[in-house]
Amino acid sequence: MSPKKIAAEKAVECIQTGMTIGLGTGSTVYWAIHKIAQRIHEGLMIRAVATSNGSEQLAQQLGIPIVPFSEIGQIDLTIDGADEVDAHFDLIKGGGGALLREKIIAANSKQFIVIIDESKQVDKLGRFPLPVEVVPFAAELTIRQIRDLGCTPKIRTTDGQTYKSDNGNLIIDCDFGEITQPASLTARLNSIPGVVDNGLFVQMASCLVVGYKDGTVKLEY
Ligand code: ABF
Repeated sequence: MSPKKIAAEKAVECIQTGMTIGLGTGSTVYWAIHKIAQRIHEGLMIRAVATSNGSEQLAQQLGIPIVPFSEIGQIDLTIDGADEVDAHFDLIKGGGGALLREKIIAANSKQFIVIIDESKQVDKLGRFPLPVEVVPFAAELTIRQIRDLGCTPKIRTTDGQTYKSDNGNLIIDCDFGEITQPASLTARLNSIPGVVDNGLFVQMASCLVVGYKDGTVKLEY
């Protein structure tokens, strides 16, 4: 079994009947959604809110009851992936472009479980370019201010076209090099007018589930 699948299925063991579940986005969460669907068919009763249109579609196809954001009070448990995780459980997310909804859902969850394979663990964040979501209006002005914080910003494209998030915004992938002060950087980025949010998730994860190539899985708190 792949390390991503092992981590995802371990995290799904934490779900209990009656919970409202946040569904993350990405290739690791893909396995979690499938496992949740399997457990629903075996009798588990939950409802879920999704962090992306892609996860919502997959969940609906598999028979997971999805409720819209407007009907959600608090979320009991969210399971999501990450692009990098450091020793303090600070994260870079947003490689899949869903960072805004991911952060809103994580911030409103009693428990936020991060599922990764071992390749995502790093000493310092920053090898993975930090995704920053920016409103398209006057994007160049916003990007100039982001650059002034000391990074090389690149507007994300896909198949030669400018990438748009599920919210209709641009994603700017920012190479800051090693990020030594993630809390300070996230505050400075989010204070720039035109920045919607960024992919640094600082002190938000309650638990880390790591899948290893040798087939083992480890929970870290
Ligand atoms: C989402 O999925 C994103 O925040 C992140 O970019 C990605 C994690 O990568 P993977 O596809 O390997 O699970 O959570």
